[in-house]
Amino acid sequence: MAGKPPASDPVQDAPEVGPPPRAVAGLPAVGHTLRMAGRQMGVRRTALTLLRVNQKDGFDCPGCAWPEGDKRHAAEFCENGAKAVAEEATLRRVTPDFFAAHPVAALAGRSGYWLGQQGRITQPMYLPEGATHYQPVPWERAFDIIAGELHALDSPDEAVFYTSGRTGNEAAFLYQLFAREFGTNNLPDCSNLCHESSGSALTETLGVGKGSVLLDDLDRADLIIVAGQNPGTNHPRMLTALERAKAAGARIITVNPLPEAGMERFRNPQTARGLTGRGTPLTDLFLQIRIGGDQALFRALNRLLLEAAGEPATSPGGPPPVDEAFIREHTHGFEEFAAAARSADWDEILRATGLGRDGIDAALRMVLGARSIIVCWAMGLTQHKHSVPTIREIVNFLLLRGNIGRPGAGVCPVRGHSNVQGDRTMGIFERPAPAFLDALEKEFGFAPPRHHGYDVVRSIRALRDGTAKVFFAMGGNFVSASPDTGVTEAAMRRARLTVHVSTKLNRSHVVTGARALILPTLGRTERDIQAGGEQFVTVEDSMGMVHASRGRLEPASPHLLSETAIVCRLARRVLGTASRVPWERFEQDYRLIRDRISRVVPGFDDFEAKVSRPGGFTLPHAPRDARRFPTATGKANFTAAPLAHPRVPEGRLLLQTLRSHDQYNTTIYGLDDRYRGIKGGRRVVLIHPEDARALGFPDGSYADLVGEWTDGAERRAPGFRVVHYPTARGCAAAYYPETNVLVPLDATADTSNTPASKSVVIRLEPTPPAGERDGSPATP
Ligand SMILES: Nc1nc2c(c(=O)[nH]1)N[C@H]1C(S)=C(S)[C@@H](COP(=O)(O)OP(=O)(O)OC[C@H]3O[C@@H](n4cnc5c(=O)[nH]c(N)nc54)[C@H](O)[C@@H]3O)O[C@H]1N2
Ligand SMILES: Nc1nc2c(c(=O)[nH]1)N[C@H]1C(S)=C(S)[C@@H](COP(=O)(O)OP(=O)(O)OC[C@H]3O[C@@H](n4cnc5c(=O)[nH]c(N)nc54)[C@H](O)[C@@H]3O)O[C@H]1N2
Ligand SMILES: [Mo]
Repeated sequence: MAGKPPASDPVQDAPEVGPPPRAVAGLPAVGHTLRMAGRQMGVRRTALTLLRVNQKDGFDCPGCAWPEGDKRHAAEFCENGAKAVAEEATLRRVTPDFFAAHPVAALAGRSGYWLGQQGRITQPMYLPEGATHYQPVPWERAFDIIAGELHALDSPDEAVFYTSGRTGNEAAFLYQLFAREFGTNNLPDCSNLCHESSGSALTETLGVGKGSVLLDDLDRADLIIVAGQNPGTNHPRMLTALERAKAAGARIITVNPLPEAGMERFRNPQTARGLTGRGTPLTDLFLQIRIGGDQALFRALNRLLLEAAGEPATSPGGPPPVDEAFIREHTHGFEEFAAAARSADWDEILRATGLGRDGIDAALRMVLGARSIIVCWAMGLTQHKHSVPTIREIVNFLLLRGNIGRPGAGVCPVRGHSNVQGDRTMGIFERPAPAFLDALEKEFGFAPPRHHGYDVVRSIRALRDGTAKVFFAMGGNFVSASPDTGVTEAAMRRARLTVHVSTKLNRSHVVTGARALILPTLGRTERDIQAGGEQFVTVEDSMGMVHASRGRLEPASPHLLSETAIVCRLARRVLGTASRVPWERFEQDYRLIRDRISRVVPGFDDFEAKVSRPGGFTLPHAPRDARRFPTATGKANFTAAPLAHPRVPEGRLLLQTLRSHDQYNTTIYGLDDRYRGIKGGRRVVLIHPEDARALGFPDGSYADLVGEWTDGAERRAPGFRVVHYPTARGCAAAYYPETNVLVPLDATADTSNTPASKSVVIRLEPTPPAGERDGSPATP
C-alpha cells in the first residue's frame, strides 16, 4: 500500500543537525530509496518500475542527463533517479474533488513540498477570471480558451512558450514548430537558468555548445577536474564512472567551496563490496575555493603552464607543459590570451580563490603529469556574473595542452534535466541559428520569424511590463525556478492567461494570470498509445547520445494526453487550415515526426533506424570527432577576458543557492539533506563557524537573509536556522527555491543572461524561530 500525503505543512526551520556521513551511497541509500518509493507507490509497483529504469527496452530515467553506458546493471538506477521515478509513478491523485476542496488562495499558502506530495493531476482544470477554485474542463474547451487568448493578441510576440527539460525530442520539435508557425521565437527554457553560460562559452570558443566527452573518455583520462558540481546528490551515476576512472588510473581534483561528501568516499551500490565496504576515495586533491573564484584558479594554472613551457625541465618524461603543435594548427588568439595570462596578478588570484599557493602548485603538478584531462562542471560555474569568461578560461586551459579532440580529454558540462540538451537540439531556443530556420522553412513551407525572442529573464520583464500577455509552459515550475520570486510572481499575475502542461501540482499553478489552465500529461514511465499504436519518444543525454524511451506503466488517469498530442491539438486549433503541417498525423504516429527531424536537424539522418537500435546513437561533434571547429574563425578560439570575481562588502556574505539531497529542483521529495548531516528541515543557512561567530550568530541561532543589490529594493528570506559548516570563508549556502526571493532579476551572467543564483550578496539579521514569530512561517 502507498502512504497518504502529508495533511499539514511540516515546520521546516528546526532540523536536526549532525556530522555529514564519511562515505555516500551503499546500503543506507538503497534502504532509503525503497522506503521513499514504497510510500509513493507501494512495494510491488516499486520493484516492477525500478527494474525498468534506463534499461534498453525501458524508459529513460527522468532524474538527470548523465548517460547510461553500454554495460547496464539489472538495476541501473541511483537513489535520486529512483525518487524521481517514484514521484511520477506515485499512486496518489489530485482529482477535481481536490480542487473543489481547496481554494487557489489557500493552495498559494502551502509549501512547494506539500503541493508536490499530493500526487498526479488527473484531469484538465480551468480557473476562470475571478473564480476562487479550479474546475474540470474538457480538453477541447481548454484548447478553445488558449486559441481565443492567442488570437486576441496584437502580436505573436505577446505570447511566451516556456519549456522545462523533460520534454522528449518529438514533442519539443513540434512545440518550437508550433510557436514559430504562430509567429514568435519566444521560446525560453530551463537552460536559460542552467547551462546557458556553458553553451555561450563553448559555442564561441569551440563552435559547438555541448560537451566533447563521451563516457569512455572518463576511463581513459589521466586527470578529471570536477568543479562546481555535487554529483553525489545530483548525478549519482557519475560516481560509478569516476570510481571506474580511478580504477583505470585517473586522478581527481575537486574544486568546491563545500566539501561535498559524495566526492570524498563512494560505496557503489551496484557491487557487493560497495554495499558494505568502506568505499573508494574519489578526490585526490580538494581545492576549497571561494564562490566565484574559478576563473582566477584556471587563469593561475594557465599562467603557470606558460611559465613552465619556458623551462623544459619541469615535466621530465611527461608531456610538454604546452602543446605547441596543436596551438599552431588548430587555434586562434593565442598571443592575446597568453599576454593576459602572463600578467595575471597573484594577489588578486589568491584573494579571488581564497586558496594558498601550495594548493595551486599541487594542482599544477597533477596537471603537468597528465596527458589527457577532462574538466566537468555544473551550476557552481554557470550561475555567476562572470560565468561565461570562467568557462572560456577552462577552454583556454584545455586548449593549451591540446585536450580537445583527443581520447580521455575534453569539456564536460554535466547537464541537469534528462532531455534539456535534446530540447535545445530540437530548436527550443529564443535565438535560433539562421541555418536552422532555413531548414524549417524549406521543410514546412512557412516563413519562421527571424528576430530573437525572450529568454527566461526577458520573459519575466515582458510579463511585468505588460508586453507579454499569454504564458504557456511545457512542464517545469517557472514561478519557483525563476529568480526574484516577488517580481516573478507579480509578473505572472499580470498575464491574461497562464497555461501549464504538468504531471504534478506546483506553485506555478496557484500563482496565475487572470485565467489559468492546468493540462495534465503522461510521464516518462507511462505507456503512450495513439491511433497509430504504441509510441516511444527519444531523448539526448549530456554526452550527445540519443536513444528511445518507452513507458510501460498504465497512465495515472485515462484523461491524460501525451505532450506530443497536446501540441498537435493546440496547433490545429490555433493555426487552423492555414497550417500545412500534418498535425493530426503527427499525433497518430511519432515516426512521422522523427522523419521530419531527420530532414531538419543536422546529425539525425536515418533517425528512425538508428534510434531503433538498442542503446541508440551518438550525435556528431566536430571538435571531438575531427578537431574541426565551426567557429567564426574556423579555429578553436583562445580568449582573453579581464579577471573578475564577486566583491563582498565588510560584514556581508556571498550566498550560493543550491540543492539538498531530497529534492529535484523545485520538487521536494523530503526534508533531509543526508549527505550534509541535516535532517527534517530546509530553512537552513550554512556558514563557516568563524564568519558566523564574527557576525554574532551561534550555531542554532536564527536569521533573516537579506539581499543587498544595487537597486536598493528589500529582498528578504525570513527565518533560517544558522548551521556552522566548513564552507569556504566569506561564503554561505542555502537551498533553492526558498532563497530565489533573494536573487535579483537583473543580476545575471554577462552574455548568457543566466541569473547569478550562486553569488548573492546578503547580510544576516537576527530573528526568532518561526514558532516564536508573529504570523505563519513563510514556507513557499
Ligand atoms: N537529485 C537531483 N538531481 C538533480 C537535480 C536535483 O535538483 N536533484 N537537478 C538537476 C539539474 S536541472 C541540474 S542543472 C543539476 C545540478 O547539479 P549541481 O550543479 O551539482 O547542483 P547544485 O546543488 O546547484 O550544486 C552546485 C555545486 O557547486 C558548488 N559551487 C557553488 N558555487 C561555486 C563556485 O563559485 N565555484 C565552485 N567551484 N563551486 C561552486 C556548490 O557547493 C555545489 O557543490 O542536477 C540535476 N540533477
Ligand atoms: N536559486 C536558484 N534557482 C534555480 C537554480 C539554482 O541552482 N538556484 N537552478 C536552475 C536550474 S539548473 C533549472 S534546470 C531550473 C529548473 O526549472 P524547471 O525545469 O522549470 O523546474 P522543475 O522543478 O524541474 O519542474 C518541476 C515540475 O515539472 C513538472 N513535470 C515533471 N515531469 C514532467 C513531465 O514529464 N512533463 C511535464 N509536462 N511536466 C513535468 C511537474 O509538474 C513538476 O512540478 O531551476 C533553476 N532555478
Ligand atoms: Mo538545470
